Amino acid sequence: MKTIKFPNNFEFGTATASYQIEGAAREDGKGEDIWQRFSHIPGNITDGTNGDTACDFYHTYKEDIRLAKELGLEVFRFSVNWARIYPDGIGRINKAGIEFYRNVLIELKENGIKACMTIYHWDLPQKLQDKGGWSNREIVGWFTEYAKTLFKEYGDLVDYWITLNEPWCVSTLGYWTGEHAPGYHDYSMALQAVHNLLLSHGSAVKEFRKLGLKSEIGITLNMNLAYPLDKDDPRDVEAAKRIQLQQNNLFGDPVWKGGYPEELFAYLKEQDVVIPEILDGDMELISQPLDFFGLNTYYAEFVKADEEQWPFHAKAVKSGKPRTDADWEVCPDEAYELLCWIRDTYKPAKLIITENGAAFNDWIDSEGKVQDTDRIEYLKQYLEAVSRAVEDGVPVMGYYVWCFTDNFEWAWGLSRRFGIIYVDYDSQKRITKESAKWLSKVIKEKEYNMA
Ligand code: IFM
Repeated sequence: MKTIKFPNNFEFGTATASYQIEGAAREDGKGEDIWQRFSHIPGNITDGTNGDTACDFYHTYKEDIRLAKELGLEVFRFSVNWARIYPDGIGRINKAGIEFYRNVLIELKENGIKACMTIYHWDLPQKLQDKGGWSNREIVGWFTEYAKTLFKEYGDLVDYWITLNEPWCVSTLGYWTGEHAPGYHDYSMALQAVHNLLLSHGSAVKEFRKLGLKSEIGITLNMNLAYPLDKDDPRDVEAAKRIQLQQNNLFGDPVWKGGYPEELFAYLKEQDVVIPEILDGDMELISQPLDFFGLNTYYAEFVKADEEQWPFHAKAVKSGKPRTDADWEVCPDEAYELLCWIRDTYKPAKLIITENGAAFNDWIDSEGKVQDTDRIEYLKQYLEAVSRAVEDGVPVMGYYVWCFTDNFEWAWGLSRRFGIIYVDYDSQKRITKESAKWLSKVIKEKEYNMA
């Protein structure tokens, strides 16, 4: 039987995000955010739900943090809803919002749990969307002010800061495929959003450094390696390269190497995509030195060339591996390869897996338990890949399971469950799933057996 071991200073945690858990959508002076608007438009959310109440974390945070403590979580990753701090996105600050996140941070500190705070996890104030949102370059100033407020208010309480969560999703799903808020369908706009997101990230990091805080700062990118479905078909090979460039290098290269991938921009120009204007100093601003590389990864891309798909002429297909209930293929070996690719391409001094996990159709059995053995199996396989990567010199120093409690899973609504804690949305009762108990033991022992 193989024992998987982690170094003593390796930190285990869970991750979550404001709109997905907080509820209290209209309470205590919070402004409207884009997900609040988007989820109320019929047809946008598969099961017709929204995040108005979600897990009610706004009121239950003490109970939830007590559960986190019971499990022995070392880090609790969560995000701030920008519209709770600035109801109009800029200008007037909402004291109740400031107070709420301060209380959460104090609760974490009192329970001996490190805080990882994501500044932006997708809930843009609607008032800023009305001015163009991420496609308007002015957002760099708006975001910087917002981030500065958080640094000033919570600088003594946060251990890890994440500027942005998954700018690929914000730009691609929000401005191109329209599956996410604000629901646009314009790839040139999406590319402009990428540039403005990355400028905002860099500008916030620059301000953070001025304050000389002891905490660490990074960005979270969602990356997957892309593999040609048929490795002997040169069209699939080229298509997979393009998908990897737009998913990984479009974000990783500017942040970690100071330049956009030229090959990708040349290709996009041929496809009549408008390339964002890059001003003097932009790339320097974007590539501020970071303390860690935050990685979210769940699956790998298997790619087929497809002339119909503009602008990349490629589409993601299934390769035949087992899938989770999010319909994502389980790809631990590819995750290992991704970690090595990041080590070799970007050479970060420290890497934290800020999200990994699985959605399964969990139910409460006759004994009142949630026996999510498929999730345990998933976590075992991915953590084995992580420990192999650590042995091979990838500086992974933390792993956060997505997610703590079941929550509002964006366009899929409340019915898709990723949590290690089950939530009964009618009663708001929490049930600790078997996966959480398993994880708790791994955290304590820093090892587990594969079989
Ligand atoms: O729920 C999301 C999260 O908000 C961002 N990363 C992927 C998760 C699962 O889809």
